[in-house]
Amino acid sequence: MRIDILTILPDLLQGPFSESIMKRAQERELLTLEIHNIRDYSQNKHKKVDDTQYGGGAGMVMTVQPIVDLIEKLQSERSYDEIIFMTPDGEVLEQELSNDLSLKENLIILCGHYKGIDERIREHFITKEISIGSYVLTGGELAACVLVDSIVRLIPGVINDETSALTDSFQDNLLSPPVYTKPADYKGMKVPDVLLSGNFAKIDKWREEKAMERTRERRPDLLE
Ligand code: 6GU
Repeated sequence: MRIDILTILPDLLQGPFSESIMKRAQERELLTLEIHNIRDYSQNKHKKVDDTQYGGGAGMVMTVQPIVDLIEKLQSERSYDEIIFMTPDGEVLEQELSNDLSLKENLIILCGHYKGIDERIREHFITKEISIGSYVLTGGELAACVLVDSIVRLIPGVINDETSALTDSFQDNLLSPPVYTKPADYKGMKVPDVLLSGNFAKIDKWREEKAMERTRERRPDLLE
């Protein structure tokens, strides 16, 4: 899979994509990730990427030219399955959307800033608009990190224990049961006996019950 991220703050994205799972996915050549600085494509002599709104109003708007030139350059090199715009008024990200996107070949993710981007970019180039929840972030970069992380961990071979992505909370609309590791007794705080019993039928049943109990208590909406 290849993901191209378009941003005015490339440094904000370098860190998260150079660690842990993202690093491993790229080292294993399961993911090609390119971060593009929109400013590099500005034809303005001051490398401007935003301007005031027509009709008046506070806040700058990202201009068409640098973003469209960058998108068209990428499209001349390969075809893209989706051109995604990260925006608080987009479709709210859920596991199913990450699952769908993890099956794609080539994605562009555009990070918005300021008051937004010129609507003509959305009308003519963007194929999907995604929000990560009902709150406002300063820009789309952190949201893009969340989206990419949720997609990349689903690519086969990225996570070492390949069953673990499938047993995540939400994959079956249930939260995960509690987990424990050694020692079995830490200063009197004990691991439930059933997990030490060696009876795997009983252990599976306990986990199912705990997952259901936790979901009922914390996220009853998932059971509807
Ligand atoms: Cl995708 N962008 C911004 N700026 N804020 C958000 C968001 C995205 N998703 C939730 N809040």
